[in-house]
Amino acid sequence: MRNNQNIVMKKLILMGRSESGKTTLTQVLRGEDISYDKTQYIKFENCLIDTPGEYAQTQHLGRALALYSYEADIVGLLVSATEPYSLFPPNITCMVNREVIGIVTKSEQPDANPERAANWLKISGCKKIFKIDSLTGLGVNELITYLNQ
Ligand SMILES: Nc1nc2c(ncn2[C@@H]2O[C@H](COP(=O)(O)OP(=O)(O)OP(=O)(O)O)[C@@H](O)[C@H]2O)c(=O)[nH]1
Ligand SMILES: [Mg+2]
Repeated sequence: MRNNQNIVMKKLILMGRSESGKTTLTQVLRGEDISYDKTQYIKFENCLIDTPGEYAQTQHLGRALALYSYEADIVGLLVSATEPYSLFPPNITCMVNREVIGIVTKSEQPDANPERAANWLKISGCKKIFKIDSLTGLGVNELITYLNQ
């Protein structure tokens, strides 16, 4: 698939609790202005699949996420660096047969603890973890480069 810079980009599905920053990250990856827009349903546009946080927070809706992962090349699990817990249990990455990357969001917020969030994602099975901040741009280029490989 091609992104707005006309570069071939792997298809990425974003999963994580509500407010973890999935939609904001899709806006940044597409080069759009950031504006709050609560996700109400699974949105598949170009090479990005945005999902509502409630799907990751509810057991039976979580199965829909596992099925939707087959539409993507890469699954991105998001954890906000500002949250004192993670939704994702240990070794959850074996639930899908796609590459799963961890994305720590809000890494530059004053109360952020990106290392803690990265550790949770590691325990969940993510081998590659990106620490980003969609508002400051930290780590976004590294993620784009990875998706373009
Ligand atoms: N500082 C900072 N704020 C962020 C970041 N990502 C998202 N936010 C803010 O967090 C809030 C929620 O972001 P969304 O992208 O809507 O979260 P979401 O995961 O799509 O939420 P749902 O659609 O409810 O699942 C917004 O006010 C964003 O501006 C980030 O990397 N850094
Ligand atoms: Mg959203």
